[in-house]
Amino acid sequence: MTSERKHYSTCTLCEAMCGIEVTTKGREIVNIAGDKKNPFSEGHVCPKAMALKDLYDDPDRIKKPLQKTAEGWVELEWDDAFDKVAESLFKVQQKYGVESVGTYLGNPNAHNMGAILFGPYFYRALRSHNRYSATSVDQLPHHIVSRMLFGHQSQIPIPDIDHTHYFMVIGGNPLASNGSIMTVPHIKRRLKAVQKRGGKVVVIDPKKSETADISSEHHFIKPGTDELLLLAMIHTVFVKQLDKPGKLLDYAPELATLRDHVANYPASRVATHTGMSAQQIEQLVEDFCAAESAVCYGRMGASVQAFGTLTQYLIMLFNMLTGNLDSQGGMMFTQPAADLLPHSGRGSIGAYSTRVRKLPAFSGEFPVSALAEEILTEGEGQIKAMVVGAGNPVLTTPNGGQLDRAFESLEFVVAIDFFITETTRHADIILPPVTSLERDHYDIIFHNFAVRNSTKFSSPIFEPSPDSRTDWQIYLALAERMDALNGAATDKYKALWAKEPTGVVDDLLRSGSYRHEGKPLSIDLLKNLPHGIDLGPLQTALPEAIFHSNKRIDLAFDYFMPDIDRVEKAFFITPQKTSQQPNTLQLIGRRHLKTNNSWLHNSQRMVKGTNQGMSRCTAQIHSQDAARFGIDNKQLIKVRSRVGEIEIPAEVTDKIMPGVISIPHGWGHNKKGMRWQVAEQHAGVSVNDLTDEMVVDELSGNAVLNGVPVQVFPS
Ligand SMILES: Nc1nc2c(c(=O)[nH]1)N[C@H]1C(S)=C(S)[C@@H](COP(=O)(O)OP(=O)(O)OC[C@H]3O[C@@H](n4cnc5c(=O)[nH]c(N)nc54)[C@H](O)[C@@H]3O)O[C@H]1N2
Ligand SMILES: Nc1nc2c(c(=O)[nH]1)N[C@H]1C(S)=C(S)[C@@H](COP(=O)(O)OP(=O)(O)OC[C@H]3O[C@@H](n4cnc5c(=O)[nH]c(N)nc54)[C@H](O)[C@@H]3O)O[C@H]1N2
Ligand code: SF4
Ligand SMILES: [Mo]
Repeated sequence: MTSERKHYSTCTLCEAMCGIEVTTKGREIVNIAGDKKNPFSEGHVCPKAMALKDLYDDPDRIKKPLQKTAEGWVELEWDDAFDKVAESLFKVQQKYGVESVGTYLGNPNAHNMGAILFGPYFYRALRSHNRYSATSVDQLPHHIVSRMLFGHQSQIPIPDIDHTHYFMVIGGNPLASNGSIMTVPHIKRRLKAVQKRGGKVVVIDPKKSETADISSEHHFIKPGTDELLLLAMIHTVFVKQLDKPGKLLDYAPELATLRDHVANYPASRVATHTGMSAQQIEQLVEDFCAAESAVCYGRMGASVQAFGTLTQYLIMLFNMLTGNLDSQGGMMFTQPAADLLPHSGRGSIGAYSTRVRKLPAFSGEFPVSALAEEILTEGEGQIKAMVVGAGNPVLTTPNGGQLDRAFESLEFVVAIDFFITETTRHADIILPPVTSLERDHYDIIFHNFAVRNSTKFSSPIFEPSPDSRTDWQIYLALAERMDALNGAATDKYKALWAKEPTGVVDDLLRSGSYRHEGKPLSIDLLKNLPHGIDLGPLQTALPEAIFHSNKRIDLAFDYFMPDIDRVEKAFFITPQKTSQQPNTLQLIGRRHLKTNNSWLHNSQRMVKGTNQGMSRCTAQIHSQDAARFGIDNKQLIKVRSRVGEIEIPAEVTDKIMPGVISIPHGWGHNKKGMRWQVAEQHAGVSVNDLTDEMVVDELSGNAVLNGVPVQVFPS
């Protein structure tokens, strides 16, 4: 009889990096629980951890390459599939030029060291500039701000949540998301600890979110007006003479002249626009500045809006001006054991732009809002083939309906994914990697964003079967073939196959500064410490953390401040009268603890449970708006925007600000040709059939998913 075994690993579903204890019997997963001996997550897991088992067991999961034929999907041998993919991409490029192959990389790549470290060999072998990713429906503003201020796109300071006395959250709901650009297992306990030490948790959000529910203070804000609030907050700091940048003035002398840029924004001037009174705004600033330490943290909700980049920039300035950067309890830089930053691109801004709409590239990628038009607009450089790696842009990017139609027109599509989704159903060939428990794992990204320094390597739970491939093996096999077809040198590949991504991490660990019991860190050492090791709290890091050669923080006023003119125009000079159209509400998004963007709805465990008898894909509206529009709770309503219309049940709740409507993304599993049996029974509708690809944050090209004007009618 096979006996049960316990393995220690890491959950890769969100950014929290929870340690897990996986019980197996043969090749079966019996249970997944929190790893109590993991010093970072201390036994915490959320309900999603068990979804890793469901994913592994999923009968719909693809395990061998599939090719689409007139008779349906047929299985291919791996080598045959790699040859076919490389030859097809090569043929398209021969016919239409190198730019004719586009790539889209989705969110799970960030949780996959193999894809991060070896994927680029393939993208480079393609030689196309038509590269897109989920970055531009998410954190692009953070990268631009960090590139400008600190000299590296990923040198993003993280809230020192374990020491702060005032935690202000703008546009984040970590109780549902488990934290983002803030790797923080057990967020609830940590927020309660802020309050226990006499501190405050303050949430600024158009929704009284789960995080707002446990906060000390919550303020409704009208969607897309955070930049006004922040301008007024900075103005208030100066008026009340609360500025105390301290040592930061040495690193960023421009702070002394910041006052001039915000002179036009007293709290009283922005009050009506933001929905917060001048008195509330001023009090917020006074409390923030009176706290022993404080941090203002802005996330997803604050990034994917018309002034997302300006908002993230002003958040950073506010922290600096109040002396809360690089000090305990403020925003701090991490000290990861395997630090990829010195070896990775710092991020080039606007070096070139998209063919059709001239949106700027950042760090070698274009904004995904431009993808559909680059496929649909004829002419030189038109995209004719796509590579989609771990992404589902038909559901996750603005005007997904149009992108769906665009994919239909392509000559060749290859997807690296283990499901037939709304997007991958357009593929000619699907190459399925193993799930995360079947590969080795080191969090090469999220240690850089963690609220505490730690390090951990996880070996695969199961020996890989000879017929399976990891993402990196897929990428390397394709890269080698593309280079060969293009007549490029292929001698480097032998060494790469032997080194594996683990070898790269090993080099980083060995060259890092940490020691464990006198020995340098290495993969071999970490293999014997499967719970991981704690490396202590975040440390002050200036000036070393700055990548600019002069070791100064560059506030780049010339780059960011002209965007204030756009704010003036939008709110004061020629304000759009959208709210005067009948039945208009401002659309925002939301997350639920049991979702993961578009791809966990095939787990029964994740979709079951009741929401007053409705699915979780509902439109939340305030009772005043419901009464105004003649809408009852649970009634089907039509929601319409410039780009589309959806029909969805209304959920009437006073947790949402009047004038606002909240619809979650990642639903809409009602298309033909997918293989997602459970998800199809809980289809919902896609909110991104409403979001508008033509409206972007002009500074970055980032998508605008929050503050989208929509009209609402009873069905
Ligand atoms: N309206 C609205 N839209 C949004 C958002 C919002 O808040 N509102 N959020 C945005 C955000 S923040 C993001 S990050 C994007 C996400 O957008 P995407 O990254 O495009 O979408 P996901 O749903 O994460 O799709 C992940 C795909 O990867 C596959 N996959 C999972 N694990 C692996 C793996 O290990 N290897 C490979 N090869 N494939 C894997 C899954 O099967 C799935 O098909 O959505 C964005 N869209
Ligand atoms: N359970 C679960 N966890 C996830 C994911 C998931 O899909 N499900 N996705 C993962 C990913 S890819 C990411 S990027 C992170 C995101 O993690 P978070 O950044 O925490 O994102 P959300 O949970 O969507 O919370 C965004 C909040 O912003 C608010 N908001 C919307 N518009 C505005 C606005 O204009 N101003 C302000 N101030 N607030 C606004 C919304 O009401 C919402 O409460 O979550 C990750 N974790
Ligand atoms: S919080 Fe995130 S990392 Fe932790 S168990 Fe849940 S999904 Fe996994
Ligand atoms: Mo994201």
